[in-house]
Amino acid sequence: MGEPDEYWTDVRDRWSRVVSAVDNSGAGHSGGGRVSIAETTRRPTSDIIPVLVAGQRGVGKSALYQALLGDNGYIRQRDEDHVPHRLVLAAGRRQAHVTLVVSPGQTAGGDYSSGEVDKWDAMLKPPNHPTGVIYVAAAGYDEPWDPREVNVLEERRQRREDELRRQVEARLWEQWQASLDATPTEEERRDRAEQIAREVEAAIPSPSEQLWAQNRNVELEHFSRFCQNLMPCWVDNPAAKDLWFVLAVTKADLYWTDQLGQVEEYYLPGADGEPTSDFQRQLVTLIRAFGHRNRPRLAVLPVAGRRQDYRFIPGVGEKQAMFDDMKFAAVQRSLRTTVGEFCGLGS
Ligand SMILES: Nc1nc2c(ncn2[C@@H]2O[C@H](COP(=O)(O)OP(=O)(O)OP(=O)(O)O)[C@@H](O)[C@H]2O)c(=O)[nH]1
Ligand SMILES: [Mg+2]
Repeated sequence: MGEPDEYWTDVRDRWSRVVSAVDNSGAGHSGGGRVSIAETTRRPTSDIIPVLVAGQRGVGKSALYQALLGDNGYIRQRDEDHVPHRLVLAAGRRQAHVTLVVSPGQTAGGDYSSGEVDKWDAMLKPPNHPTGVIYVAAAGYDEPWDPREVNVLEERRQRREDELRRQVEARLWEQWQASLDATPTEEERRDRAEQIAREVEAAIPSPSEQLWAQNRNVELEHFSRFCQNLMPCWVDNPAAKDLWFVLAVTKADLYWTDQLGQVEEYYLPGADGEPTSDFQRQLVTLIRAFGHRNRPRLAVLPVAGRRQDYRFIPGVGEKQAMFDDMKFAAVQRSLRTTVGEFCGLGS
């Protein structure tokens, strides 16, 4: 591990503060005044900050948006259109005006590339670049809307599992063969075959783990494309100042109890800013494009917009929602506070 870098240390501290707030069930939170977010039709008293909420289909963008506004009664629906919302953020007497767009379910990757990513164009072409971005990721718990897509994804998972099984088995046989001095007897071969079958089983991740990893890979593809679109309008744009980026790793109610460490390792870069996962690499690349100065403000936060058990197909990817009201409120409060702070409401 290299020297800690203040920028990345801050990002990690911010994540850790949310983890502590949740684990203490929201107790001890001060954070400089509650930030409220509400729709408004009033004329702005300050510049309007354009904010884009983006992310792969079914990650939880709409649910998170509603939760940000204090409404936890999200009803699952697939958005087809960009809808701009005029919002006012308030902390005490301070206010910030925002126009926020929740981009609708783009899919990217594999058989379900839809080309809908092009819809970002409206907000990702100078001079329309967003000042703030909330990129929503779901740690493998995104949801396809179309049952056909479920089948495609499940078939893909099975194909990969079969392939992995064959590879592992072939390697074990090769290793055994290479270690032999004499031709094995039929019995030795049979024993070895049984042993290999067991070793193969031990080496293959569970179907749920395979599914989550596969989902994360598709999400990464989406994120890479998003960064490719964002970078030209963010970096080297003289008009771009006060930029901020929140990576909101949602569905914390599903991963909190037994996968938080894994999720953190995947999304949250180390204090030295050296990436150790593919997702971190993409995030670090985005930030490094700014050089050492004028880096956007960045937060990586665990969040949740809804509590709901997850099931991809029976027996694969099943997970129970584990958040009580206090934990649920704590992650949402942290997100509001960070967004408020980045929009100039102070910390
Ligand atoms: N457990 C859990 N489920 C969630 C959470 N957020 C959303 N969901 C569920 O995930 C599914 C997708 O959520 P949406 O908010 O509609 O996702 P979206 O990103 O807006 O999807 P598109 O509109 O297709 O882009 C729904 O079934 C939600 O109920 C969360 O924090 N935890
Ligand atoms: Mg939506």
